[in-house]
Amino acid sequence: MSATNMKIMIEKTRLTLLLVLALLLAAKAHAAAPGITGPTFNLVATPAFISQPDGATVYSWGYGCNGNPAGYAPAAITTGFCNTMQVPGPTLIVTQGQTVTVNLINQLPSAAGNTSILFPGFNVTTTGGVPGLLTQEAAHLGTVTYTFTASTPGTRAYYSGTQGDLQVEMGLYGAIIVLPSAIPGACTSGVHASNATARGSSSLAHPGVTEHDFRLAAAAYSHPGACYDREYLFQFSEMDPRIHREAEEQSTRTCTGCMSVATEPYVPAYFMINGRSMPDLMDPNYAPEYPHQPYNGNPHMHPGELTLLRVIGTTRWQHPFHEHGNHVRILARDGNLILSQTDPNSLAGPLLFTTTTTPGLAFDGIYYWTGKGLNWDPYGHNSASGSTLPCTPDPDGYNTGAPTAINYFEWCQDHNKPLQTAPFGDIAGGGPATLPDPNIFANGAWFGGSPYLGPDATVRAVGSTGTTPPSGTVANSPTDEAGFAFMWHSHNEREITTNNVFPGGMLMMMLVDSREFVIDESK
Ligand SMILES: [Cu+2]
Repeated sequence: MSATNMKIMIEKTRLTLLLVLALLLAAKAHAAAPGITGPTFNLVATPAFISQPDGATVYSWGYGCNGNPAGYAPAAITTGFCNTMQVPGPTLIVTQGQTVTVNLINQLPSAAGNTSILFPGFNVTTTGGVPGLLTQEAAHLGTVTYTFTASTPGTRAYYSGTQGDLQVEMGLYGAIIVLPSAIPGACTSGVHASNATARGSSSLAHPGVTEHDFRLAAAAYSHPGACYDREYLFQFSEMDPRIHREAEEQSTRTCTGCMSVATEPYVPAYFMINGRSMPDLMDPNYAPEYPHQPYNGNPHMHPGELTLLRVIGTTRWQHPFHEHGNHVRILARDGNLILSQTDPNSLAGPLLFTTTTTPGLAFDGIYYWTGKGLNWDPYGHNSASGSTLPCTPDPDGYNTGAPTAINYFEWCQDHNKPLQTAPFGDIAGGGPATLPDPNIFANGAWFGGSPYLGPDATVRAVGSTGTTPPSGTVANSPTDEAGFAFMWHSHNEREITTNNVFPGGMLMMMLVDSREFVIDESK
C-alpha cells in the first residue's frame, strides 16, 4: 500500500468511526424478532436494490409479500410493513400444528429462470409449478405452492432451492419461526412472571411509561428449560458485489433462464446481519430508509432476563460470532431441542464462547447477564451515604423478591461492594480501582463517565464535581440510558469490515440496560 493509499485508508476509517459514533449518539433503536403471521403466506420473488453503509446500492433478489400479510408479530411493534422484496425475506411466524401454505410467484427477470423455496426440516408437498432439481419451481411469472405441517417448534431457515449458489447469494433466504403449541407453566410463573412484572413497572426514569412484551411466546419449545424473557433473530450472510453486478447487467436479457453468472471466485465485501451492516443494523426495525431491509440487529436486555437468540447462517461462509459478556447456552439446532441421553428432562446443549453459524444451520440459544462474578456492585449503591436499597438474596443469591426495585436481580453478594478507591460522587469508596477523572476529555467521547448501571449512574459517579463528564454532554445524556455495552461481532476480523473498511459488517452491541431504562423494541 502506498503512503497516499494508506492515508486515504486512515481517513476513511476515521470517517467511518465518526459515522458510527454519530449514529450511536442518535436515536436509540431496539430489536426483536418481528415478522408476518400466517398460516397462509403469499410471497413473491422480486429484484430490488439494498443499501450498504458505504453508500453502495446492491442489485439483489429477495422474497417479499404479494399483498398484505395476514398480520404482523409481535403485536407491540405496530410499524410493520412487507414490501414485494426484502432481504432477508419475511420472517414467517406460525404455531406448532398449523398447516402452512406458501404461495410463491416468480417475478425475477426472465433471464434468471425459475425459482423456488426449500423448507428444510418439514415434510413439504407441492402444488403446481414445474419440476426442478430439489423441488417444484415457479417459472418466470409462474406460481408454485408449498404446503406442510409445522410439526415441531423452533427456528429454521428457508431459501431458494434453485441454483442456490447464485439465488441464495442474491438474497433469496429467510426464516420461519414455529412457536410451541404448549407453553410450560414454569415459563409464566416464578422468576419469569417476576421479569414480566419488572418490565411492566420499569418506569422509574420515565414515569408513566411501561415496557411492552416483545416476545412471540414465553417459551421457544414445550420444555421448562426453554423459557425466555426477550428474543432476537439474527440471520448472517455475506455478498460478493461482483456477482450482483453481473446479475444486474444480464437482467435485461429477454431470453428465459439464460443468465450465466460465475459464482467463483468468491470475494465477499459485505457482511450482514439481517441484511444490514454495522452501523445501519442499529437503526430501527422497519426504518423507512431501508424499504428492502426491514429487520435490524440491535439487542438490549435487563440484568437477569433470559435472552433467546434465534440465529441462522446463510450464504457460503461460516461466521464465528462472539457474544461478549457471557457464553451462549445452545438450546436447539435446526429446531431439534438438545436433551440429555440419560435424562430427557435435562437440556444438554453446549455452552459456547463463539456461536459459529454454518451455512444453512439454525440454532436457538440463551444468553443472560446478571453482574454475578464482577466482585463489585455495578449499581454503585452507597449505604454509607444514606442509600437504604435492600438486596435480599433468593436461594440462588439474587434480589428477585421485589420486581419493581431498581436493583431487581442484583447479585446480593456484591451489594454495596465498592469498585473505586476514592469516587467523586455518591458511590461507595474504598475499592481496589482508581478510575480516570471523568472530567478529563483525554479519554475521548467514548468514555461513558461511569462504570455503573442506570440513568442516574453518571450523575452519581461524578456528583460532587458538579459537572457531567465530557461524554456526558455528548455521548449519553446523564439522565438517559446508561447500560453496559458488549460488542457482539464476528471473530473473523475480515467480517467486521464493510467493503474493506473497519468498523462495519457483522458487528453490533448488546446493551444491558438498568431496570429503570425502558427498552422499547418498536423504535
Ligand atoms: Cu470477541
